[in-house]
Amino acid sequence: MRKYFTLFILTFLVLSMNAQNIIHYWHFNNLNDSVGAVPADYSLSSTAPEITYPGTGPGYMDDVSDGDDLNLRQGQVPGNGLRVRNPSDLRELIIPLPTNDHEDIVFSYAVKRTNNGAQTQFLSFSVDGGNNWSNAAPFADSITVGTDYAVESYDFSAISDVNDNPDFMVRIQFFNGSSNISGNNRFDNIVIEGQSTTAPPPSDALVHYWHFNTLSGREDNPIAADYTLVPNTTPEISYVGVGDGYVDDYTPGSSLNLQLNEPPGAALRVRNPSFNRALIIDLPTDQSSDIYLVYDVKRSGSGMLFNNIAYSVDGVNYDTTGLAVRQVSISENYQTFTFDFRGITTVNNNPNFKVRITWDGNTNQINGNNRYDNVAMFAEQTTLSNRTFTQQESLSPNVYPNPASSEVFIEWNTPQRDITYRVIDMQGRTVLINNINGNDKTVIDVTQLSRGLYTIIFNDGNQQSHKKILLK
Ligand SMILES: [Ca+2]
Ligand SMILES: [Ca+2]
Repeated sequence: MRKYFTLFILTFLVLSMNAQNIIHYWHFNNLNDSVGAVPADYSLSSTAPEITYPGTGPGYMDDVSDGDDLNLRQGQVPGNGLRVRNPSDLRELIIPLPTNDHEDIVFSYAVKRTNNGAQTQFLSFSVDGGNNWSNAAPFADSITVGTDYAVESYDFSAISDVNDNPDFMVRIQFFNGSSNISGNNRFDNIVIEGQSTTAPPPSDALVHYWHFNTLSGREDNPIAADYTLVPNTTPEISYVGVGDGYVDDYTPGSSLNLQLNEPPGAALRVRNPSFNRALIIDLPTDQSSDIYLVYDVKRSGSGMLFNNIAYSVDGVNYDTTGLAVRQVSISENYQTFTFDFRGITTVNNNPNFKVRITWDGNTNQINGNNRYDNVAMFAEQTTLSNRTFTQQESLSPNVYPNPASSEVFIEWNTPQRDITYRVIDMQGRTVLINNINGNDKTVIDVTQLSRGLYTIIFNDGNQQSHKKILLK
């Protein structure tokens, strides 16, 4: 028997770094009795694909209570598996796997047999809804099924026809014991994963951005965007609701969806209990249309398992109409998620646009949290002018020398009032905080600071800007 397990572990590590999304997932834990079709337990599609077992003879599918922990996702338990009963020589297992908006597809599952079950599976795939089938790589051969669960994993990233294809499917045929009256093959944790292709192209305008690198300790107030292109607004994130849950800073932040040359720094930690709470993200889209929201998130071991996404166009009522992705599963490694509002015209040019995140799974615990970073809203179209950039430049002093050793000078064109500055290290920690009041030149003594790269954040109460400085 081929040993796929080590390969699986390596593949999983690589996928985690590449932020693969789970597209469809069957864990079978809610399966009950014999069934003709088994819909995916989790699916990015609004209509979950269904596994069927067409053919002739008395063979059928039902649940079996010895599911397995191999290939588990989304914090699920082994629970039940899918029992595909003999005789299976007159039937075949059909698994539709639409890959809309995804590429670099990986298909995997855990499988075993009973003593009288089929010892050989022959796998094929179709890119045209089952009219034509191929056993080419990554399948390439039949597989041997043992009496203990093992993981089979297949990387389709070299086959471009599989990408973004609503008609992709896999067929499994059974041999060597498949004509027995008794015996069966047992499946658990059938997963298809891929990389989202809907991430915004780099030419799109970054309209709002939270990098959270200036957070320090518990935050009771709404958290203003670190950057916005929209003048005269204060986009902010609020953790609303009741209960002991709160938000604070978490280090390390994420390096995935970084914008504006920010370091990973800190992230926003949203703490349990979260079942009576929501994260509300104000995202005014004035003068902008064709909107995307992108963010990075991971969870702690007992943190919330799913993010549910809804949006508001009146600032009060929330809806999911037109949203292709309404729920995403959160892993213990940072992943980037993209939510596409391009098809929803009421979102465009709307000062009241908001996105709401609520949670499923582990929400009523005392411990556990989700960590958010690099919350960024993009617009494909915008008429926002450079006016805001000009405002930001007014908050942009000359900071020198750079690199510096003992003193750093902050020099303004005119005397400034009520500007707070913070010096942030690469871990996102505030190492120095002070105010500028009526001066056009300030000296910071940096002899006590460790050598390295720092960010100085200036905030006048309405907006922020930052400068990087290297201490040598
Ligand atoms: Ca299971
Ligand atoms: Ca950050």
